[in-house]
Amino acid sequence: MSTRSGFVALAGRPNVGKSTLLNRLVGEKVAIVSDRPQTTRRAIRGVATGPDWQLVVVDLPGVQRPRDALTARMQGRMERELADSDTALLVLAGDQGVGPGDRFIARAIARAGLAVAVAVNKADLLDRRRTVETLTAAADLGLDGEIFPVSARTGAGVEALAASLVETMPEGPFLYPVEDRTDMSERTRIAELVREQVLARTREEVPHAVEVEVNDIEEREDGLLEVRAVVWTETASQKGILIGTGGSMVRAVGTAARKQIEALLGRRVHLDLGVRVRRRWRRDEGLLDRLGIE
Ligand SMILES: Nc1nc2c(ncn2[C@@H]2O[C@H](COP(=O)(O)OP(=O)(O)OP(=O)(O)O)[C@@H](O)[C@H]2O)c(=O)[nH]1
Ligand SMILES: [Mg+2]
Repeated sequence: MSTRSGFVALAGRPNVGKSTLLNRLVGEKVAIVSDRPQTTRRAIRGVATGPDWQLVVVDLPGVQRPRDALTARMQGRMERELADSDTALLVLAGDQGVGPGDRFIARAIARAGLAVAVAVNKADLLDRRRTVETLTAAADLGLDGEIFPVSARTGAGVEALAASLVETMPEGPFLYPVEDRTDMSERTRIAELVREQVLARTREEVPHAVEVEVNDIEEREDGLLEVRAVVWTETASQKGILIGTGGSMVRAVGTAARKQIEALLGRRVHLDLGVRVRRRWRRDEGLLDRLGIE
C-alpha cells in the first residue's frame, strides 16, 4: 500500500486557535491552550495518523513583531519551520476578520513557496453572513490554496481540512510510529501543563513573564511519581501574585496541574511546585536554550 506523509506548518496570529486545531487534528491534547496571546513558545509537533497517511503538524508560536530574545526566537522559528514544511496552513480567527497581521503572515507563506491551505477558525461564533464575509476576505489574501471554515472547538469542518492536507503530502513512508502523538518530551509536556494553569489564572503582564521548568521526576517508594518544578517569574511582585494570599494561588495551580499530569501519565503524581524570581529571563539566551525554546 502506498502512503503519504509530511509536514504541515500551522501559522497565524496569536490566539487564533492554532494549538486547539492541532489538538483536534491529532485527537489528543498535545499543545496547551489559553485565551492569552502568545501561549505557544516552542514549535510543537503533533502527529495525526490515518490508515495510509500521516500528517506531522507543527504548531508555531503566534507571530508578531519581536520585542526581545524570546519573541525573536519565536519569529525566527516560524520562518525556518515554513521553509522545512510541505504545506503551510494559515489559521485565521473568523470572529476577527482578516487584518494586517494576517496579511504579514500570508506574505511570509507566499515567499516560502510551499503548498497552502487556509482555515477560517472559530466558525462556531459566526452566522452565515459573517462566515461568507470572512471566507471572501480570506480569498482576497491571494494565497494559492483551498479555504476551509472550521471550528477547532467543536471539530466542525476539521475532517474535510485534514483530508485536503493529506492530498498535498508527498508519497512516502510514515515519519513517526503510528502510536506517537507528539515529539515533545514528557518533561516538557508536564512543564507546559503547569504553565497552562498559570495562564488560566493570571492577567496583564504575568502570563508573559512566566516560564516553567521541570527539574526532577522521581519514583517514590510509596508508588507515587514525584515531580519537582519551578515557576520562573521576572519580579518579586509577580512572584507574590503567583504565590497568592497564604499560598492560595500556587496551591490552586498545583492541584489543577497535578490532575492534568495524572491524566497524561495515567498514574498518581505528587507535584512539588516552587515559585522563583529570575530577572530578565526572557533575554537570557542560556535559559532559553535549556528550556528548549529555539
Ligand atoms: N469559539 C471558539 N474558540 C476557539 C476555537 N479555537 C480556539 N478557540 C479559543 O481561542 C483561544 C486561543 O486558542 P489557542 O489554541 O491557544 O490559540 P493559538 O493560536 O495557539 O495562540 P498562540 O499560541 O498564543 O499563538 C482559546 O481560548 C481557545 O479556547 C474555536 O474553534 N471556537
Ligand atoms: Mg498556541
